Amino acid sequence: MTARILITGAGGGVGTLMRSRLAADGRVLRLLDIAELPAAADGENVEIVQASVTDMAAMEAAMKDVDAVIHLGGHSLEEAWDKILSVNIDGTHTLLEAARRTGVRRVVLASSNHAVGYVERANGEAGDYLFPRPDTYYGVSKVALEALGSLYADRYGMDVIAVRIGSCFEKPRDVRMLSTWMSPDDGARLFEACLSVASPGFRIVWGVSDNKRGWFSLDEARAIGYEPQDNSEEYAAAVLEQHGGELDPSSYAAKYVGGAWCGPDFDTAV
Ligand code: 15L
Repeated sequence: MTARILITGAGGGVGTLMRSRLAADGRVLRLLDIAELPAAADGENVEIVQASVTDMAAMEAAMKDVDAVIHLGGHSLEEAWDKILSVNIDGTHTLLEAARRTGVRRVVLASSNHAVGYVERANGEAGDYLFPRPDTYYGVSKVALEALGSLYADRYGMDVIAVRIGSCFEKPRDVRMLSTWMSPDDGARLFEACLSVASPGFRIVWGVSDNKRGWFSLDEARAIGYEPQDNSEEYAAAVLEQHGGELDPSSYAAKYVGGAWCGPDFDTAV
């Protein structure tokens, strides 16, 4: 089992959901965030670091005695280009370079469905290793994150797995998420697989549950040992009732993997 794991962005949505779920006997979670994190609870085996992923010295220090990194840090929504460039793209480079310099050999990167958001649903199931079709600057940053991971795996022999996360929340929040949902428990199962699979090299896997309404291949995730246990269908009746039924076929959510992110509400370029 991986003994000390550095988790960046530990105070964000996914990081918060993983904090208890990745805890294990004999394991220390080093939780890093630019924001203040809740202190260690009684008996909780965590170390708290407040730092920016763009700070090389801080990231090198945070790598001390670390066996693997789960990189969740960065903006999780669309932002202006300068913020995306600095935090998401340069921050991911800093993270990988700090890992390389300090001899940390395994890095799990949080990518997103928005790296391929403009893939059309009419083409059928979204396969593994789809060519980039980012829907936002945020999506571009996830393409860059995958490219940086690939570079560090090929050039330096590191093991880097990029997880194209669908929607990781306690429950699916809208009709699209009945297809894109990754339950927190399945998220933890997938991260554990990423941490323990032998010599993966560079991989890209989809991060979703085994949803009846899923649009995504689970082949590559299963190939690294992920066994999803959850299915959004148990929430379907309530979600459909709350949101007025199935997706409008003319909506962005029905048309593209990235959903509304492909539409004008997410256009920060203008
Ligand atoms: C993401 O990448 C976002 O970080 C998250 O907030 C969700 O909006 C998710 O994608 C999604 O597509 O549902």
